[in-house]
Amino acid sequence: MHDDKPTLGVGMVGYAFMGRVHSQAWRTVGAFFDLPVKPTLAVLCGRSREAVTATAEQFGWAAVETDWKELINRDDVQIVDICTPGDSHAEIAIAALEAGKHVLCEKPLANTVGEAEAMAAAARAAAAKGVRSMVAFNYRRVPAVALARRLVADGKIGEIRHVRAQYLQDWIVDPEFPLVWRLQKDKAGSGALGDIGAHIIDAVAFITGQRLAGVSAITETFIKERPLAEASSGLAASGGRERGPVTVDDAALFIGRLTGGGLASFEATRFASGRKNALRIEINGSLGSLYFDFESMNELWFHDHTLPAEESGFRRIIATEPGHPYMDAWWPPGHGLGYEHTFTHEVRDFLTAIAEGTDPTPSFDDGLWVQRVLAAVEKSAADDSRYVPVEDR
Ligand code: SOE
Repeated sequence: MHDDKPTLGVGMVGYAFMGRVHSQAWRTVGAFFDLPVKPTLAVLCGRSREAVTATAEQFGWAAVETDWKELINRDDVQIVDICTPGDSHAEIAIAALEAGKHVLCEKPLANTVGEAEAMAAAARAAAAKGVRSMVAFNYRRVPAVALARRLVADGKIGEIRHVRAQYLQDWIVDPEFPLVWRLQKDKAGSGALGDIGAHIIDAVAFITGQRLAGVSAITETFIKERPLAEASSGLAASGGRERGPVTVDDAALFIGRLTGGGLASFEATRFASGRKNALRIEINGSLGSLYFDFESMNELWFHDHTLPAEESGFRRIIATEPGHPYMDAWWPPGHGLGYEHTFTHEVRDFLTAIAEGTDPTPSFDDGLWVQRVLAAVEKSAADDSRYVPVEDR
């Protein structure tokens, strides 16, 4: 251990599911990766003092605050990590950047394009002063996903013709599942579209190096009313007798053209019964194909179409070799990783960029672009799936 490393105090806003998984990442990153800086779990912030104190004690946060403005003002906080619902991202992130704090912000970047534009502008202004920002699309940091990007960049599958991306969950199939914040437009911005569709939009751009040029979409809200939520923990919740309207999409389907000329389809739903966290991406290129499913996150399937037909076919790469992205820090080959490690890798990359004085990715501008795609999907769906070009400024 190098105890002489400079320390960076982390102040995190939000302590629920994402807050807990980020806490675990900040706690463990320094034990596995030899970083130029040392993060300290300085302050955890949430509105309920009792609840935030309990989570702070569980994960080892040194102090708590109940007002994020106080957290930003503290001298022991150099990094602000935003794990709140989307309706507060813009206000917290802009204030933190203006106060000279590095910012990591959960996805989607914001609830609207306008908010995301303001955040990206604040991030650009801060970057000019050496203040860094990143949006937390954690699936970029799955070793198999980062390997897929590497294989595409190395030309292993040639020119991309098709992308088939799905993000399938089933945690709200029950019509009696309560109206949690993820089902309310004013808090979440959109439904399956922004919550999980945003991940596949970003992951496809990351793996292929290409963006969506335009989309044609349909969305649906299958269950229009649900019991009001009384208590929630992670994605589980209990409801009361009163009911309220679901104001977001339950599922979003869209097709689009990639900037490189390929065709892509996307499906984001929380109604795929039996599918828990199936983020799946298949890419077909002129020389071969790749396939990934987060439910088997340590595997990447590769078909090399240049081999004789008699010998070719999809083969399974177990992405746990020391030469695979991030894997030299972990366990021997075959001793796989899980969901939490993607966040450890995320904060590893963020801290490295801060220490090296480089801009980490995905940037707030990348998050803004995803926001523009979400807006184009909603516009298209509202207009009977009319093709809507994605603004790319
Ligand atoms: C709920 O759908 C959720 O927790 C998302 O909010 C996360 O971003 C995703 O990674 C897992 O599912």
